[in-house]
Amino acid sequence: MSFMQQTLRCAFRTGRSLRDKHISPLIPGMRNGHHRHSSTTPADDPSQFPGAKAPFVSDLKLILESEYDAIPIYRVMDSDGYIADKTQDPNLSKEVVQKMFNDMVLLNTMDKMLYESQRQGRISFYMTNFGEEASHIGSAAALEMRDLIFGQYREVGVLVWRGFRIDQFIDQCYGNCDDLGRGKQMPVHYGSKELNFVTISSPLSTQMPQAAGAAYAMKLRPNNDACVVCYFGEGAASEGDAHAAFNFAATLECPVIMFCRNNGFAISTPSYEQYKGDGIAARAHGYGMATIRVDGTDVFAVYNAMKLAREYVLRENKPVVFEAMAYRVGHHSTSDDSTAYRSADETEVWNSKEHPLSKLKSYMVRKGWFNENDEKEFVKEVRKKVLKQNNISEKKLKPNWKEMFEGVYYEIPPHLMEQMKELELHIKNHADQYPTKSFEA
Ligand SMILES: Cc1ncc(C[n+]2csc(CCOP(=O)(O)OP(=O)(O)O)c2C)c(N)n1
Ligand SMILES: [Mg+2]
Repeated sequence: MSFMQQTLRCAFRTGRSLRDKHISPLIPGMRNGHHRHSSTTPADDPSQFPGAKAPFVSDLKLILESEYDAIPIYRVMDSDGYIADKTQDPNLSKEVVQKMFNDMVLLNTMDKMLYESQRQGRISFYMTNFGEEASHIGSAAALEMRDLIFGQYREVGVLVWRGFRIDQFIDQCYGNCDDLGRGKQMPVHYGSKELNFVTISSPLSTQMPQAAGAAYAMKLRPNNDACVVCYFGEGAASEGDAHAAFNFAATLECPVIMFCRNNGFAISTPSYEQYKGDGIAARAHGYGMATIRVDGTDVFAVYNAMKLAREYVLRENKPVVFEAMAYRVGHHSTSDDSTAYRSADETEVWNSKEHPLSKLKSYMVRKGWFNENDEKEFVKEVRKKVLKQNNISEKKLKPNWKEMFEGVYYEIPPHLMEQMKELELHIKNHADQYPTKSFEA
């Protein structure tokens, strides 16, 4: 029996019309039960292919990548902090704008000092956030504390906004006994249960499928009113896990904002070598997701777009791919020297005229909300706090080294127990070679 015969039989057996069963397009020349035009095409309605919905055409041609229009970049402020379209001004209060500015300054100042601490050999590693401050603060300000954050590593401003303290940042960088991660991770791998910020993983894109899964779980909760935000770099978007995450988020319709920080580089690989096509926002189309692309150096653009994205993911229970365009002003990390692969002139533009802080400062000056002395005092105060905390955190004991065997399994398995005993004996026999006094007993 042919497929057509089977379908007709089935339709009639259930006593429903062909139209009810949505099989009318199978009849040549008919669409939704109406006669359209005569045709010898066996199937001229696209809706019958389960894999795609598109019209039929008879002109044979490749669709070239250059034929797609670039996704526009939404911005509110120009480089001078001027808002041309007043309807786009979020009209935030002086207090909120001041907090945005101060948090960016704090992040910037702390970064400069901790970067130096690594150069002095006091901490083992560091990564700065220069140039991306507005992406962090603008997005964090548009969220609710109950929203769950998955970060990559260069989103420290989100934690600053949420209230992670200077002592918590610095204790983590020293991996001491007050580090919430108990010294088990490299510096800058922060995490805070209290602030709904999932601990950073070093392997790129680990957080992306996890974020899609967490959002799926959230959507299943009755009366869910929280979303997930997953930050990642445009380089991490080349990982297989990123694609798996996009597909899960789209097909399972998860309330997640996939926030790409497109800062132009994945260590020394510029974005034009990292991918072809119109950045990361364009991938949303391929996976069937909504998208928005913003100027990531404009704190108000990020704020407005994030508010819109959050509203959409919660109302529709669907994901959004959010692409914040910016420039990584600092080196990738303390293990990198970016002067080897880009010019100082190029970097300087993003560190001055196009820097998120200079734009927000210009806006505040226009509003009469900026005071040069207050800013100087604030920077001085932050420097003092960081300096003092550096000395305190450095002197604190490290957690007992045995803790490195704990925390993965509920009970330490026999093979790890054996390794722990072996190490214990080794340290005992070579006590003069190990700084055992720096560790908790
Ligand atoms: C699976 C994996 N591959 C490679 C690395 C090494 N690595 C660390 S950061 C990085 C570049 C990531 O670039 P991007 O995602 O654009 O973030 P950005 O550093 O620009 O903020 C690479 C390749 C890694 N950590 N994990
Ligand atoms: Mg990058």
